[in-house]
Amino acid sequence: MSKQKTPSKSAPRDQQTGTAGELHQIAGGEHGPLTTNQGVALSDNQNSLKSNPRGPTLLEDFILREKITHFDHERIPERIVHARATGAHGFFELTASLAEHTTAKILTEVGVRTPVFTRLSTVAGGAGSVDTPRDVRGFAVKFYTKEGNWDLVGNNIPVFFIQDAIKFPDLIHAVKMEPDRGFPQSATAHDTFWDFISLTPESMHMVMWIMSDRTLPRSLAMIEGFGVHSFRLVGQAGQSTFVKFHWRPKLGLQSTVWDEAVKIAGADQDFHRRDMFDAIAAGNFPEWEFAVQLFTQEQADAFPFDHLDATKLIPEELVPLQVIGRMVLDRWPDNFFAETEQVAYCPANIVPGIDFSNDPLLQGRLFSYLDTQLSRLGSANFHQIPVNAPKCPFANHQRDGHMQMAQPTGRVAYEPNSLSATSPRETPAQGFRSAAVAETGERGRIRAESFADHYSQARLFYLSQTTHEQAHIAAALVFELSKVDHPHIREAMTGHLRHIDEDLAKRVASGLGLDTLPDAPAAAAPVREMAPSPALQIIGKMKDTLEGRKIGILIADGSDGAAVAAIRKAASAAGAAVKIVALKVGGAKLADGKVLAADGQLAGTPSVLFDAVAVILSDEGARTLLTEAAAVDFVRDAFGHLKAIAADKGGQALLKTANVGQDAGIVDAGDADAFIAAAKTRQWEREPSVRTLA
Ligand code: HDE
Repeated sequence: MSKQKTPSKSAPRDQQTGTAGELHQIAGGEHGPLTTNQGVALSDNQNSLKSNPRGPTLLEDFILREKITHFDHERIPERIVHARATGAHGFFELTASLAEHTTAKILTEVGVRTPVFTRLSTVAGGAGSVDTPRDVRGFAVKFYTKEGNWDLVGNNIPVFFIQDAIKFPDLIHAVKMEPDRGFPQSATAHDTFWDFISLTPESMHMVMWIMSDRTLPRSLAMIEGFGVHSFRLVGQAGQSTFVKFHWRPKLGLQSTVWDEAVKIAGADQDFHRRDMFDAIAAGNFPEWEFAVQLFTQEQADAFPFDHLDATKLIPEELVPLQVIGRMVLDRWPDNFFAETEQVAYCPANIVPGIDFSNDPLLQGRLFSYLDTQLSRLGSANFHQIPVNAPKCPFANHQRDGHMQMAQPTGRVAYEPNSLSATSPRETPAQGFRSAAVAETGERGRIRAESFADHYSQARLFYLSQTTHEQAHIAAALVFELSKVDHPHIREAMTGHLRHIDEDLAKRVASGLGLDTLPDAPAAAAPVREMAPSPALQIIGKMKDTLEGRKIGILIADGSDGAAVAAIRKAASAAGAAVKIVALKVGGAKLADGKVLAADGQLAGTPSVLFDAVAVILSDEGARTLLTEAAAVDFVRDAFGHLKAIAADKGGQALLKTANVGQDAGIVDAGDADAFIAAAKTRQWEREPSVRTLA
């Protein structure tokens, strides 16, 4: 019997060959030989070694065993939180110096570009979970500075659920899949989460944020980022200033609506990852402003809250933001695992001129991240992985361990020593120094009195929102609590809301069908009135642009090519990416007989993937689509998700079938300018006509 062999059509161009501890990629050109990890060339990568053509496989097949063994070990433990993420390389550029406050070069050398690797994540779901659950987004930036790596490991929300690190495992166990049943994946809408929250009044401020549309971002390039905790900047004379770090997206803030986020999860599980991949590939690099809030100990002492409490923010109206730089993400990783998966952030990674505050949540984090990397990456040498290694020289006497990649020379591995003139030494002048801070008080497991106010900032957040955003918060609470089986948990949560806003509590109680408003629990501190802070809104921070947005044009046979071209031109000029959607990916034959290829087949390209849609149909095309559920859903969902719709006569016929009403967001396809203007926003006034919010 002749040997069955399937020739490999494209032998890998980029396999690795090992030489003395270094890995080399064969770049382009002629294909190199496919080898084992020992460098032995393979003659056959299609068939394992058998005793006869139909006989058992031989144990001696070292090629098969090596390949399968390596494959069996391809996965490493995923992150216990923030497992699902998108990462990209880029740079940070300082635009204003903080030399008055810090010695850190990254914050004093204006115009210098520092490489960064940024990882944007969801929190609760596993690595394979969808991109668009209602969830906080992690915002982790590794700055490869000249003075060592600085990791700013933040979130897209400026406050957190808990005040003390010792509560973190409980919080995460409560939000994760319930342990007996293994669901729900990546969702807060279940009993254990709300049980824990209802018994943890300090989480109420964060609850307002997570029930807002901040947890349903339209794009990762449209989220804010926050360092959350107060840090210190340390100046030349050793003086220190408190600082909060902020990232502000160049494209403005934008979120989806809940029903849209749910449908996106079905249409494209990788919605955010793909969006950033496409943006970087197209040269539309995601960009953020970097800003700081600086304040002194004296100012902090006068705040009506404790800045060391991570459930509190400092309103911009109290301490304005100073923009000091920008970050641009301009390079997709070469390899997802090597970079996005293996990158290891740690809030303890700081550089001279920056220091920690006593925030008890931050203090716990300083321990946790290194510990988790040891278990996740399996070796104390994970800092040698390229994405983790500093880009400045680093040298010490740490040695050996699993997966040691370095080959240090010489007999000296200690300090001080008299045997080596070149081994690294401590450098008192430029080395890292902690801020000299006096500590007083009694030791104990004590929560500071100044951490007792759990409701004032929750109220501040809620009252700072527009009426549309308030309605979304109320509706989200009703949705989530309706998924909770235990009535006492629903009631306990509604009781807390009474401290935040009586009207909110009433709306939620009504949405849950509660007969009476539950009693509010005792509050540990009185609720203070604070001046509303419009900076906490999303709607107020949407930018008047279509950059980073997508427009979908639905066509069918007989569509007017000129109308399609006019909309495409206007949308592209406004910065949007334009996609043609048709029944078949091959496209449709336009009125002039030309075939216009589609970017997406209608069944797989629903309108949830776009920010606004145009429907350009001939009478015949409209007739065809009237009986296509995907076409009817296309316009009905666009309408329900408050998007602008441009339609010509045929398009209007489809709108009618879909029972789509007429309003300011439904424009004539011939008026491209009106369409672009409407596409730049959501049609908030339409919402009461499409859904009952709480
Ligand atoms: Fe984390 N967190 N966290 N966290 N966190 C992790 O570290 C932890 C907290 C945040 O893209 C883990 O490498 C504790 C606040 C981000 O790789 C782990 C506490 C904030 C990421 C861990 C917190 C964050 C993590 C899991 C309470 C916003 C993803 C894997 C004291 C300021 C980073 C890992 C990335 C990841 C512990 C609270 C942000 C287990 C103990 C507050 C963005 O070490």
